[in-house]
Amino acid sequence: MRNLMKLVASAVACLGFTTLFAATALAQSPATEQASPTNKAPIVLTGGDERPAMSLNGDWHSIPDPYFGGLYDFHKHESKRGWFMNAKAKPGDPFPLDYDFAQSPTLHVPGDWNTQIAELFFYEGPMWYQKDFDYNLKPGTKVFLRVGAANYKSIFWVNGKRICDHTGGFTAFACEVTPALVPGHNFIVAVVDDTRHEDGVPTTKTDWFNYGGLTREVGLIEVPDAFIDQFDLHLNRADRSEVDGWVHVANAKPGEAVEVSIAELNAKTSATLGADGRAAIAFHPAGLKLWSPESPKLYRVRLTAGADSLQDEIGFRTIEVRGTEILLNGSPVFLRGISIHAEAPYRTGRAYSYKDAETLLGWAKELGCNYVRLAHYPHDETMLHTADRLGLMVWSENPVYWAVQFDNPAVYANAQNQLDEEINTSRNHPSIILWSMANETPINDDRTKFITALADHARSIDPTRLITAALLVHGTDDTKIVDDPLGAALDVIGTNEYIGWYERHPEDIDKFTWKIAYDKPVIMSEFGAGAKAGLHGGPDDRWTEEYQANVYQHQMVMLNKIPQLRGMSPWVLMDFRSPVRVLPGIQDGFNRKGLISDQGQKKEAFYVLQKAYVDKTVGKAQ
Ligand code: GCB
Repeated sequence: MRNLMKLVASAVACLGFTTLFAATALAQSPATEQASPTNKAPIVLTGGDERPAMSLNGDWHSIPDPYFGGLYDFHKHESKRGWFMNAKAKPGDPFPLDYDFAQSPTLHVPGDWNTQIAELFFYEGPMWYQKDFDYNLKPGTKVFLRVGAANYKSIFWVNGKRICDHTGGFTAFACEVTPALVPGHNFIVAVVDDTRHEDGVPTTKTDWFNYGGLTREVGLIEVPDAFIDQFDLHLNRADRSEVDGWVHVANAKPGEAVEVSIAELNAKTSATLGADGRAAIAFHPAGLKLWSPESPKLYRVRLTAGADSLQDEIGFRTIEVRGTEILLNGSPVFLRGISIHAEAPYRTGRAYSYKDAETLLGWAKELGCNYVRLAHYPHDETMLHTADRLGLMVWSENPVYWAVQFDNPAVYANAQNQLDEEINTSRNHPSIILWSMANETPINDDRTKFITALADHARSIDPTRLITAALLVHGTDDTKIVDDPLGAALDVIGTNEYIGWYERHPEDIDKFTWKIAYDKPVIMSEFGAGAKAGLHGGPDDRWTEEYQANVYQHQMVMLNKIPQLRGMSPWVLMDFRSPVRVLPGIQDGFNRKGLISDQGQKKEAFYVLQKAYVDKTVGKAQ
């Protein structure tokens, strides 16, 4: 099982920094300070959301703690009487003196705190959460707390025992709680701190709202002592009748059997575990139908290892690059897409539910998309399951956004850990075809080394998908040049440009030609313009729907002149909150480049793009 120190070591190996420096940097991070003996690094459960769980969703008592008084005492040491120690004090107990969870307001989990309580709208900092639950541990079992996401740093205690620390706001993790459980009544306390950090991933500056909280589902998962923690099942690129992959069983002995079956196809295979706890899978289920946007076929696959068994819904397809083509199941495909933030439609806030996912991805389907860029961080499992079902190919992104500290080994370790969690959690979703390493990073040697190391790592743990990143482009008055050295490390080049919005006028867009230094497929991963829904005027009047539609019309003329263009994901499906967008009466705290407003009103540009996608007049008609 990979632990945090191993991650640091491999990061160090990639970058050539000294082990001492990296280990020291990580040890100093507040999230790992003074860990108690029960506190282990979290693990990643592949498809963990598919396992039956005792839900801990619902109301949690909560206390905002901007001075972090609940964890650190007046000399800034971790307090022995911290707020995690005693959620149910009896009269006469020495603590708590300063807090009482039972009398404190509640926050709903999953959900960000900013949009639940008006006073918390701009709150950034530590927030305490507490919940009671009953549990009776069965012999021969282990129990894991599965957290869908906690933005950004989090620490969890069960019955006062610290069980794990985690860094990263958009990925799922699981912490073993078995040694901390008591029969009957138990309580869990968490502190989630969404303070932005210069050495964070992402860093302090983003063009999206830093929603804090236990933003995704939380539950307890019970497994036998030896259990399937990670697995990968995919179609073999060279033989599209063969399902390949592996199953890893934690705490199992080499030689033990693993079984994989697809009841619908009456197909079954078994394999034995090697010394590394992995069994290699390869079988030919007769009659296998492939997953594609036109026919998003999913199968219920059952995995069994000793006393453990789980089911997952998996589709089988291949994705690869040949020259400048992207091939899905061996045939060239053009990615007609749209970029999407995990912003909840209508109510705003962080999206987390199937209802949110169905609305957002339903709009993408209505637009005529076969593809979505889920920006700028891994989205939740409801989005991925919905994309699997609707037949939408997905670009999934690590939050290496703009200028993180590329020369800092601890930042690399953090970025790689988030990438690891993203890939290992979601690796069986057929919808995901692209792992994006980063967005719009500045060109310099440290950056190129950092992201190349991430790309190598992603390929080493998942060689079945394509690696991309959204690059910045440069150029002259009528030429755009793509020659970022990072392109060498990518399978597919993503490029962002805002001609007609941040530079020049809409009429200038189609005068541009593109010089691309790589003989690889290109996706125009962003372009767009701001418009306030309902604001009308001429095609050159900024912020009007007409201006935005005009930019889209001209962009499509230009895009059709790029021979190696294989996809596009304009910015962005829906208006989303961003604290840097403050223009009164127009932005009011929202980035207005959505084709749809946050209240669901479609703007004129929506219909421009829809027509181009439906009539296949933009890109190759594949
Ligand atoms: C970009 C960023 C995206 C921003 C967008 C904008 O290039 O990748 O995160 O929101 O531009 O609206 O400026």
